[in-house]
Amino acid sequence: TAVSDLPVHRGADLVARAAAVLRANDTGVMVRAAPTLYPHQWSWDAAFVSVGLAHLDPGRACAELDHLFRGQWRTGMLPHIVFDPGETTYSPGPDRWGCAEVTDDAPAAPRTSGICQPPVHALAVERIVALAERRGPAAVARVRAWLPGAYRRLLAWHRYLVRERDPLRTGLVAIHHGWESGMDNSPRWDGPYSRIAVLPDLPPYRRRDTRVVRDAAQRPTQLEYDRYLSVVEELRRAGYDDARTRATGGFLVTDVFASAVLAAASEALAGIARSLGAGEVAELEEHAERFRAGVAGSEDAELGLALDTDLRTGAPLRVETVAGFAPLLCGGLRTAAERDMVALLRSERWTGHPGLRHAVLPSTSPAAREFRPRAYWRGPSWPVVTWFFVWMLERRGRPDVAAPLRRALLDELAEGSFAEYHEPLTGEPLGSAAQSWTAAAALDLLL
Ligand code: 2M8
Repeated sequence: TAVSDLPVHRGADLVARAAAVLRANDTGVMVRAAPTLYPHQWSWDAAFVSVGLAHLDPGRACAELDHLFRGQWRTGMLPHIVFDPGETTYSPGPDRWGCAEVTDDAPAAPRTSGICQPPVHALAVERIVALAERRGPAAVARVRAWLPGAYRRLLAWHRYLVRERDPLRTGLVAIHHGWESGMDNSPRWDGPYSRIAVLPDLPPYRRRDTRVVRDAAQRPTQLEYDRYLSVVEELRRAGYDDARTRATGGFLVTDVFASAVLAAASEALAGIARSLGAGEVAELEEHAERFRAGVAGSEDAELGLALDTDLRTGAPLRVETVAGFAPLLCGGLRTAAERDMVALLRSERWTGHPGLRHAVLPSTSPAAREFRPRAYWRGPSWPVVTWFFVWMLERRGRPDVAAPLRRALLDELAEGSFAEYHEPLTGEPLGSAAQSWTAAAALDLLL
């Protein structure tokens, strides 16, 4: 089917369809990230999904985050997956991670993975509170009763990141696996992964993604996957001990996108702390300041984008990906620098590229050598990413930058399958259909 032949859904029709996707993916205790491809609860997916749910039922939104919080580690880490015990086909599954088997920091139940994802959760909670206020007193009462408990969980989570992922106080979050970035095979990580040797004794495994998505060209390659699993194995053998991984782990990079998320989320959490009369407001504001400065300081003058750094070599990772716009998420650039970054975003290297079907943010610049329009995080446009930029830009008082992205994203979503990602030159929906966070994005943009 050519994309131009697909039906176009707008307004109430799209809202009803998006709500139906979340309902269908809801197991009763959590919303699967996607019905077949990702049958568990993923951390940043759950945060985004909770915002979508808040439009439909604030209590259900709180419950979604509570389910994730049940997987929280003693260290404060929110794991990137909380597994549904009834689902055994996703790989790597809980046995492969073996977390509780190697460290007392992991809960024995529910079973979880041993790494984390970008800390968007406090931003989701800030939004859930605002949406409840829009709905009326009953919703406000429900969310207020829940908020103090959620706040303690989020505080422990943020303190974990500050303590274990930036012990030198650089204002940049370090990640220990490419999956922690949420942008698995982004060309950001090609350099660091090229130095990861596939373990000779890597136990065999069976991927799910290439069985569900038949077009292998859309997914990470076999070598990439072997490396992902080798890093998992290394982390497990290190007992998921962050200090050990910092000292000897093969994959150690700063993630400028996660750092910007932490800056914005710290600001949101400071606001929540203030509303609760909690004592940590100054601490959280200092985190926001530190990470905002770290992100702004990562800007590369030549590319005009913020860059990650390979902490094993000290080299900046010079690729033009959407993560480079991280300063627009959290602020921190001087006025002229922010103006230049917005101009770059609108330029032919990005949303102004003449070949784009919709002027949304592709995961990699279509003008970059590394751009691959169908290959997962190497080029396709991810609705959740453009939505997140729209949300953060509006939150920062930049509706002028957000508005065209918002319109273009609604055009992209009107095709109605709630795809995981799109081919940016044709608009063709790719990956999983009925992806939960895409449905959440549609609800939040339309309601
Ligand atoms: C993708 O990641 C998982 C690994 O965690 C996978 O490839 O199986 C990424 O897009 C990630 O950002 C996302 O959270 C997850 C579920 O949507 O899928």
